[in-house]
Parts: sequence; structure tokens; C-alpha cells
Amino acid sequence: MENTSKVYVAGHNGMVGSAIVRRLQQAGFTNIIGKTSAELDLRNQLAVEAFFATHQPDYVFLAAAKVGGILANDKYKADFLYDNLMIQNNVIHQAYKHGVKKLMFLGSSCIYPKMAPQPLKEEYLLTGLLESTNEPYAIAKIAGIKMCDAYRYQYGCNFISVMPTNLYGPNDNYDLNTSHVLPALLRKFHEAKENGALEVTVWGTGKPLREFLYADDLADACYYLMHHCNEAGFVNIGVGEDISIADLAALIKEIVGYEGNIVWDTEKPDGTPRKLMDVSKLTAMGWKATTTLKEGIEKVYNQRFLQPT
Ligand code: GFB
Repeated sequence: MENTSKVYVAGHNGMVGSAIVRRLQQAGFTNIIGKTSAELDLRNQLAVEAFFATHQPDYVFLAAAKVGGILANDKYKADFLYDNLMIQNNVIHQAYKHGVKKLMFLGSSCIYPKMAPQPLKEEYLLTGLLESTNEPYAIAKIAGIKMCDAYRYQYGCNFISVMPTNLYGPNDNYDLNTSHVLPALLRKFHEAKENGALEVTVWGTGKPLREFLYADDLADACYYLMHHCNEAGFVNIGVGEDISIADLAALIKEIVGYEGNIVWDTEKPDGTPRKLMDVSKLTAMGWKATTTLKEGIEKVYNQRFLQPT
């Protein structure tokens, strides 16, 4: 990739896409294309075809997806399957048709079997049953990896895939019904502190373990791998350390400075018991995360809740 290359970041307004745009701008890229979903519905095959014919991007980061936390995945199963399959099929196929030099497809750690050994090595893909709350999303993401591999195999396209662990950062979703745990807890503890509430309700048992990566670190890894990875399969992107939801809640409570109690709503699902990425492949390729969980949460909390708008 040259600084003058035309780079299409699909999903440029989302948490991941906007972090990739920031990383490209920091590196001096001057020809970055992004379209909002109102301007370009990536589920529409004809619209995506017309977009590629008009803009002819050299490189594509495919960070557009329908995403959400455990309840959204569980409730909107059809949307998570349909939207994600349509988006990725259209973008990957048109990237092939219009001679894109390289495409990166972004997936998720939920592609791994629910009971896979930990940490999750890339070779554990398709070795067992998926977690039921996010099976449609995981199936779509697995299809995306296989699309990239198939187009590489049959047509010689340099399409690569990366699987980030759970993410957080600027431009996250704070809707309590559809968000992931980290932004949800920041909001819940912040509002409880502001309102003087005596308790905050956190979902599940607190026992599941999750790994969290700051979005700007992910973007840096994507930028790095766009330069250094040219192979089939995929690369895990994570920090290599996890934390229980109970400990995460305690950490966020402390950062926010909330002094009330935590109540556990065990009617809500726990989801996968543990999702810890094995990052040895990524480390061997020469990349490592730099933002600690505490630093990352403090940054996001300051930006989202403490800075005047
Ligand atoms: O972040 P989260 O929604 O996604 O939930 P997953 C992680 C854990 O936090 C679960 C618990 O055990 C939740 O029960 N949790 C506690 C909460 N309080 C809350 C809360 O207020 N909101 C939320 N959302 N969770 C998603 C998948 O799984 O992760 C997606 O559904 C995707 O497919 C994404 O892979 C990264 O890690 O369980």
C-alpha cells in the first residue's frame, strides 16, 4: 500500500472502521473512501457493484458488519445472519470483479467452538459446536473467512482475514439493549453515580472470561497485517490476557468512582464461558498490543462521559 493508494474502508463510521481511518490518516494516506449506510447499502448487490465500478479502490478494509452484544445477537438472529452474509458477499465478490489488490476481512472471536480449548488457536476453527446466542453471527463470519480463502484459491485474489477479540473504544455503541458489556457497564456505573443510585445491575453470573482490545490497537494491527500478511486462513488479534466479567465490573466501578453495590441478574445469559485468543501467530509476525485495559477504559470514559461536547 502506498500513501496515495485508493483505500476503501467499509464501515468507516463504526468503532472499528473509524479507528482504521485514523490509523491510515496518521500514516499519511490521502485517498481514503468511506460511504455511510444511507449513501451505500452494502446489502444491495447492484449498489455495491456500481460503487466498485465508479470508485475502483486499490485496497479494501471490510469492517462493515451488523454487530451487537449478547442480547442483540440472540434476539435478532435473522438480521445478524442475513445482513452480514449480504454485506461480505457483495464486497468480497465486487473486490474480485474490480481487481482490488488486497482486501482484509474482519471477523470475531465468536467463530470458535463454545468449548474449544483455551487459548484459542487458529486451527480450532470448525472443530466443535458454536455458542447458541451468537451462532448466526459466527456462521456469517466463518463464511467470510471461507469466501476470502476460496477467492484466493480459485482466482488468486490476495484476500486476508483477521479475527479480533472483544473490542472497545471511541464510537462504541452505548445502547443498553444492543451494546457489548464494556460500554454498557461504563454507562450503567456513570449514570448510577450521577443519579446517586444504590445499586447497578450486571448481567449473568460474572463468571465468564473475556479478553478486551482497544479499537486503536486493533486498527494498528490491521494496518500492520495489511503490509505483512499475505496468506490463506486468518490471524487472531488480541492481547493474550483475559478478565472475568465480575473483575471487569469491579474495575469499571473503580474507574468511574461509583460507590454503590453490584447486583447480578442471572436471568440474563452468560454466553461462552471463556474466549481468550492465542496471539502467538500475530506475535511471531511482529505485532503486539500496547494499551492496557485500565488505560483504555480510562481513555474511553474520559472521552465519552467526562469531556464537554
Ligand atoms: O459483551 P457481550 O454482550 O458479548 O457480553 P459476548 C459479555 C459478557 O458480559 C456476557 C455479560 O457474559 C454478558 O452476560 N454482561 C454483564 C453484559 N452485563 C452486561 C451488560 O450490561 N451488557 C452486555 N452486553 N453484557 C458477543 C457476541 O458475545 O461478543 C458477538 O454475541 C461478538 O457475536 C461479540 O462475538 C464480540 O462476548 O458474550
